[in-house]
Amino acid sequence: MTSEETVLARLGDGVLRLTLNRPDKLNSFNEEMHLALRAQIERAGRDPQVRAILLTGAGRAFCAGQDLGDRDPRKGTGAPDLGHTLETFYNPTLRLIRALEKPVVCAVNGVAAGAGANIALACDIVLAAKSAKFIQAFAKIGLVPDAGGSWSLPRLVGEARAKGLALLAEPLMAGQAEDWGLIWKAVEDAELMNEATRIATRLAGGPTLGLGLTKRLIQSAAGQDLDQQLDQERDCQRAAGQSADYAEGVTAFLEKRAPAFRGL
Ligand code: T3D
Repeated sequence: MTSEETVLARLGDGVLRLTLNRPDKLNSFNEEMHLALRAQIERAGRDPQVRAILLTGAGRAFCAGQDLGDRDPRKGTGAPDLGHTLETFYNPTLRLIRALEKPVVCAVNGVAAGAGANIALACDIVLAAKSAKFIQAFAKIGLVPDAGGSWSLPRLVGEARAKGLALLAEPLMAGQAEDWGLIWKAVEDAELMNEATRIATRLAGGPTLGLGLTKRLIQSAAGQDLDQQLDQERDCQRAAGQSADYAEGVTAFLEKRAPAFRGL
């Protein structure tokens, strides 16, 4: 691991800790960081040693979205095809985070702007330092919310607040984000990484198959009616009921001891 890597990766206790690492640019995305992050999430999907991801940023920011230095109109290269860059870089990462059947914890350590905010919001458990803020910065530069923001914002906070955030592009402090239900919790700055690590480690020691199926179910709910959801719950419960971790969970309960889940 060198400081030149755009994403630092460390695996321990079943948690793959990923740190966006372009602090001088507030961890904004260039192509290299996109590819590095995507490769790590893909690895997490393949590697049974990884049972949870913890995503955070180096330095004082979480992520300031797209590196606007790479979009400088003064370079005279003409208007970029941003649809292409979304399809090539942002959308695959968003889809991977959502599809990964392992929990993704995000520790928002500082400002999260533009696509940086929306990548954080795509994670399963979002913790933020109380000094952190979320900014749907797109309107300030003539763009629309991307990285899934136009989908996640109204679902998380309702249309009125989603429109306010997206059209006004004003910062939303972490405490307010928690009050609005945008994130799981705002915590004292000094506690952020301890708390995020505690949660990620706990999830990594959990029944990985059941947790992955739970994530799938909750994500499906908004697009299905009750009958469809009940059918999906039946199928997921059938699969969970055949896991070794289910047998261990019930045995541990009956033996009045803590379960030792193996993610199987
Ligand atoms: O293009 C596509 O592919 C389409 C996809 C788009 C997705 C998007 O995310 S669009 C939105 C892009 N992001 C933004 O518009 C946010 C831009 N940044 C800011 O508004 C502010 O920097 C922040 C509110 C995030 C933080 O403000 P502050 O005052 O704490 O810091 P600062 O002084 O503005 O920034 C510190 C440094 O980071 C500074 O560099 P310097 O002067 O010290 O050399 C600044 O230029 C740099 N920086 C911050 N954000 C970006 C950035 N450099 C490049 N790209 C950035 N996004």
